[in-house]
Amino acid sequence: MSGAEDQGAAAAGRLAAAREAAGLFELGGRPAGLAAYGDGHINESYALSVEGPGAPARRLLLQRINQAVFRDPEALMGNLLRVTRHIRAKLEEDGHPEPERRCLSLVPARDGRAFARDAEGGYWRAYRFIEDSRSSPAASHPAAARGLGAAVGSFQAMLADLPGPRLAETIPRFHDASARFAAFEEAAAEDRAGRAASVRREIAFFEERGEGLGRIAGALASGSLRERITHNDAKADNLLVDAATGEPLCLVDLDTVMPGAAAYDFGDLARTVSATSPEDRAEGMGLELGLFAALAEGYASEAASFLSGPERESLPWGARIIAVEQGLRFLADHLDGDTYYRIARPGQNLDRARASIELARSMEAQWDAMRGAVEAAFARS
Ligand code: ADP
Ligand code: GN1
Ligand code: MG
Repeated sequence: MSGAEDQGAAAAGRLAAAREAAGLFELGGRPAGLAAYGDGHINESYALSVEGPGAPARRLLLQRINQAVFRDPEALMGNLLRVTRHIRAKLEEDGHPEPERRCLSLVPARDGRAFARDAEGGYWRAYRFIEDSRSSPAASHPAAARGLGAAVGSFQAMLADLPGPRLAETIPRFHDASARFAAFEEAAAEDRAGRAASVRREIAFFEERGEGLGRIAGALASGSLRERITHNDAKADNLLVDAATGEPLCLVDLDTVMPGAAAYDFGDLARTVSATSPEDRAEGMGLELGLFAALAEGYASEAASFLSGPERESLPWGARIIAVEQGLRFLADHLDGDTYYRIARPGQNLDRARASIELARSMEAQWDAMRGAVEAAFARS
């Protein structure tokens, strides 16, 4: 079989497994159309439509959890249930319109659990599909950036009083950028896919930036920065907006919601919302300062009420560190032979790393202005 045929057969196998998994959920009707959905790099996502009886067709987002990445899916689902119930209750208390479009909600499995397991031990879950929505692209004007910043600030605010024990860490040391740097160095030294010689310049870029990467994780560990419940993957793609109006609806992809630093989410937002190119395109990539300032303003409008002084100061560092951290993760995966992030074409992880390099450079060049913009945003709110 050719490579393309192999890939086609693998995709068909995955779709067949998804069809079988659909039957494990309380669908309230007959499963009809099923198709791969979205641009996530980690899980397998499918749009599943369900028909009747006597009801209009509706859709679910069926997902297989990536177990190579998430080693304890049941702890993860425990987090997810607590978080979504808490947010939903808040939205209803505050009288938000359409609360069902502003928070993920799970469709139970037939045995009543929040997830189902297939015959191979795979973990599946099903969400109500948030219709008439799309993933947010990078912002094209300041008003859009302001709205996305406010959506993430409000997400953190809603979770600030989550009762109960500390959330499980679904991926330990997820944003410990020093640990990420060490893993990157190991990947460069091991050179498992024989690619290191062809990316010397990219490796050198990140090697020059190892120092100082531990600034936020270190401050969290020492207690000088307050631990919060954060999303930890607050990139534009995980923010749904209304397809017609562009109004922010909700953050999805809650697998990494766990204890973290506020600056992690601000950083992931900055690297995607205020960037001038898509994540995998180095050409034209940079930080658009006007969008960044608007993002900071929107975020501050929600977060000023609970963020401490040191947390505010950490925000531009979050942007800068996360841009480098993402870049070295992408490059490490390229060096490992593309085993972690899903790629749509050969070389995509390298392109993602190269784009991160341009973005990090642009942030370094505009550093004083970035800090000024964050300060001004908090001074105004
Ligand atoms: P991954 O972990 O692979 O990134 P996500 O949970 O982010 O997977 O889902 C992939 C994409 O599917 C998201 O980026 C978003 O565009 C879309 N999506 C996720 N959940 C829903 C939902 N309940 N309704 C509509 N779209 C969704
Ligand atoms: C992954 O799953 P997705 O595509 O939303 C990754 C993030 C990275 C992001 C880069 C669990 O997010 O950490 O920032 O790709 N998620 C995990 O786009 O590693
Ligand atoms: Mg995602």
